Amino acid sequence: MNKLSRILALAALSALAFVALGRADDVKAGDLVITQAWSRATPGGAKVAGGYLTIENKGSAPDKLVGVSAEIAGKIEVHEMAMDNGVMKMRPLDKGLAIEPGKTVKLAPGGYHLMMQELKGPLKQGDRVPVTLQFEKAGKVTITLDVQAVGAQAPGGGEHGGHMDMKKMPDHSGMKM
Ligand SMILES: [Cu+2]
Repeated sequence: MNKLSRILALAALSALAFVALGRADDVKAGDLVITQAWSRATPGGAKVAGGYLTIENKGSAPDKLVGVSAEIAGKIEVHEMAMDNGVMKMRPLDKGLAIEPGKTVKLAPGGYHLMMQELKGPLKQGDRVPVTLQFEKAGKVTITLDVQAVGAQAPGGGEHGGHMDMKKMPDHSGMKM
């Protein structure tokens, strides 16, 4: 095998590995690809929960996440984290979340997140929660949030996510999302 064919074989192998790692429930909407959609189990009686996902724009035009809805929540907003007088707070993005062409936007704990409010029931670990996203260009698409353990920091993080006592956090603005 000469050097070039060895490189090509390696490239083919790593492409295969990459495909194998891809999740079966990746969702496409126009030029957007949505992956790693997840949430956390809600501790007793909580009426709010964060939703996390990764959105990649494979197209050449910007798009924007302008609305979110779900059966399980009375209201869902897209939130960002921002410093306010030295305190990290979350606030709704009034003009939507821009997804620039060629870019990947990650909604994750500590950053952008979906804020599901007025929950009609608890989220339990292992639940799969359908959520409908509305994009300016790509239109409506329904994704499924995989519910992880309370305190999980990543999809599939399970017990490694580190637990925190949500009951010590009195209000919505104090919740770490
Ligand atoms: Cu929030």
